Amino acid sequence: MADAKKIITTCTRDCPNTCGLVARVENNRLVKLTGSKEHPLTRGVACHKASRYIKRVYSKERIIHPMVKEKGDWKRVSWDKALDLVADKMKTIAARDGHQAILYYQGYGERTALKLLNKYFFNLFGPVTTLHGSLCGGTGQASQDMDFGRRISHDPLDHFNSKAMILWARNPVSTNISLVPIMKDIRKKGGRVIVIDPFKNRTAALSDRFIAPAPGKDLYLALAAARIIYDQGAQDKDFLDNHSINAEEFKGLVDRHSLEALCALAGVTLEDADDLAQTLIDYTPASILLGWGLHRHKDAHYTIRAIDALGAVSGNIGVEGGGVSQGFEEFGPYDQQYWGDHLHPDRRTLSMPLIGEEILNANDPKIRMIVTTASNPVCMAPNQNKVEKAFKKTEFLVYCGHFMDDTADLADVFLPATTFLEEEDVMASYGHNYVGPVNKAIAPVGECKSEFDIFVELAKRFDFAHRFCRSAKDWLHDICAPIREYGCSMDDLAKGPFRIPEPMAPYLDKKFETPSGKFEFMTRYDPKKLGRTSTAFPYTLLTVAAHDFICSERTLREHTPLPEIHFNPLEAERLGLEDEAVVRVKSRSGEVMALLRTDPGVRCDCVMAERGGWLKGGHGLNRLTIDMASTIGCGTPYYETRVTLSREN
Ligand SMILES: Nc1nc2c(c(=O)[nH]1)N[C@H]1C(S)=C(S)[C@@H](COP(=O)(O)OP(=O)(O)OC[C@H]3O[C@@H](n4cnc5c(=O)[nH]c(N)nc54)[C@H](O)[C@@H]3O)O[C@H]1N2
Ligand SMILES: Nc1nc2c(c(=O)[nH]1)N[C@H]1C(S)=C(S)[C@@H](COP(=O)(O)OP(=O)(O)OC[C@H]3O[C@@H](n4cnc5c(=O)[nH]c(N)nc54)[C@H](O)[C@@H]3O)O[C@H]1N2
Ligand code: SF4
Ligand SMILES: [Mo]
Repeated sequence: MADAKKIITTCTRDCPNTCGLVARVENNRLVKLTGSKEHPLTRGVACHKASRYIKRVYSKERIIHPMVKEKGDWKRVSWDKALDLVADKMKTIAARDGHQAILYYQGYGERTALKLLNKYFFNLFGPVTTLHGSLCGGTGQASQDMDFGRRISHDPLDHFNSKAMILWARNPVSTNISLVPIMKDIRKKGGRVIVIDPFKNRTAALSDRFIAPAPGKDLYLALAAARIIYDQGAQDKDFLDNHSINAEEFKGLVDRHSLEALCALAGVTLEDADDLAQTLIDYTPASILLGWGLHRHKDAHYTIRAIDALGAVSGNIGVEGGGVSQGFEEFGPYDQQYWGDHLHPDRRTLSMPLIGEEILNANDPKIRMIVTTASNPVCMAPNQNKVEKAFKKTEFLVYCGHFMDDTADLADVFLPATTFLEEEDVMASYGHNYVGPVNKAIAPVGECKSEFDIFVELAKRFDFAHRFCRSAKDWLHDICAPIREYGCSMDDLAKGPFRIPEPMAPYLDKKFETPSGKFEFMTRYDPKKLGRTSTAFPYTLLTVAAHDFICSERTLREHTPLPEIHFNPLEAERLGLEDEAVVRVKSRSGEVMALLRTDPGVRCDCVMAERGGWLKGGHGLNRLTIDMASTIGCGTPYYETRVTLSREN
């Protein structure tokens, strides 16, 4: 082939797998995107979404020129015109209403090293309003920090040492494929895999047991399993006596209800609890992996802490092949001063889980301008009606991204960003310890620019240009100082992944960064706050990760006419609804029309749907979700949403 090359790079999509990839390019056109065999964890395997990503890069629906809305219509403009307009608005609004009248909303679409600089740009400009809290994982980390001092997950490769794996609210077949060969290996060696989820996700098919607790009630399942372990005298006495505090108080929580009562409260059978406990007793070490699905409840900290406690009682903390693991710090390996947050310690921040409400209520000054990058909040933030209202009300909206999605639709300026295949960067992961190179495989499509280049061009219009306008290479050199200090040069990093020297298995010395220096058991929980029910809205709405798409990354044409909801056939029959009925789904926030699919894998008290479909594509499931922040960690409890179904007529 005339001009063929293979580029080693790293997938930067919002996915804990962060695969090493090989991009095959012919005549400056991507022809293949496959897993890189050189990556020690992802080992040449990439998901089906990777090969399909090429279609996304070259999609006719992709916006590849800067656009400005004039009198309601989009017009193609030059970069100079678009960036002059953005800079002028920033200056006018800051002079008239103060910097805080501008909100910078950074999303989850790409979380690379250079993304630190987006905020730095705004910090050099002034104390604009930014965000706190998370639509994704805040709750889990904050909860585990309470028990461990600092959440440190086991390296996924350490799970090869496990005799059992418990996937608690996690669906790696769709969301984290590198765990699949590990699960298979554990089973091949005679170990066990258990999946715990109110709906029979795709991973359940690869497990030895599937347990379906009532949503938000997992705490009771954890207590039931702990109770069986205590009853058999199989608890880890050394850990409880010497390396933990509050073990007695936790035992008190375990003893508060009978085993039968705990199982009834969890909505599981005695056999389920027994199987879980017996697996933890007989198959040591066992790794417990918490999914993000678990976080999306208001008081998820009780559940997560109860599972941490179960890990401790069963002797799985601080041992190879054990652990209660969840996530990693995707911005951890960088010099974080380049966020520049120290420049404005007293700035205003708005709560992400309540973003619609917070924008609408912001006063002194009001939010007049929003700049969003790598996000689609009008689609993905909870209580879409409110978020849409807030964004519509905002005088000037700048959207930086790839497609004309729900948020872009409301914007005044569209800045077309490159994908990771068109840019240089460095990428760490929230699913493992490797940091990898992002190498440019092709020239930018159309007139797209990387976010980094966009901010550099924009900075040239401000008096802080001299502090910001440097090459990507120079910035990466500085941002990656900690990685260089670990002994990996930038040249080495450009060639392939480097493992951050975090432990393979944490807490082996049984020392924890808690106030006591020991593992700290939970001592109380509030039963009223677990898995709330409502007679008006009897079903819990689980809007989970789609198998074929990541969050809202899709095109308008890829939408089915209606979102599909999965519903138990017995419950459907009771309501007089048949498979493929068009139904109205209502919550206290809004309503959505959907196509009903009967599915015996869904509990009778739940409705399951894949998240991410656009409002303008006829989906918009976040019309239904309620907006509130979790009690711990300022996460977003999407799964507190309760709904009712009725036939459309
Ligand atoms: N294909 C694909 N991959 C993705 C994504 C995607 O959208 N699509 N998104 C990426 C992102 S942003 C994230 S954060 C991760 C998420 O990765 P995962 O955590 O694996 O996926 P989720 O679907 O969010 O949640 C997992 C499961 O939690 C279950 N669950 C919900 N509530 C409860 C509960 O109370 N108890 C129990 N036991 N289970 C519960 C749900 O039914 C769901 O099946 O995946 C990433 N990878
Ligand atoms: N109902 C419901 N809603 C949810 C969830 C749920 O479980 N249920 N889960 C939540 C979770 S876990 C998450 S993480 C959030 C995600 O929420 P968001 O981050 O707001 O949304 P995404 O759909 O991930 O959109 C990311 C966008 O960034 C674009 N993009 C990718 N790379 C780049 C880049 O380099 N530059 C720019 N400018 N754009 C880029 C992508 O094309 C995509 O359009 O959604 C949350 N929303
Ligand atoms: S989306 Fe996830 S699994 Fe697929 S290639 Fe990217 S990092 Fe790997
Ligand atoms: Mo997420």
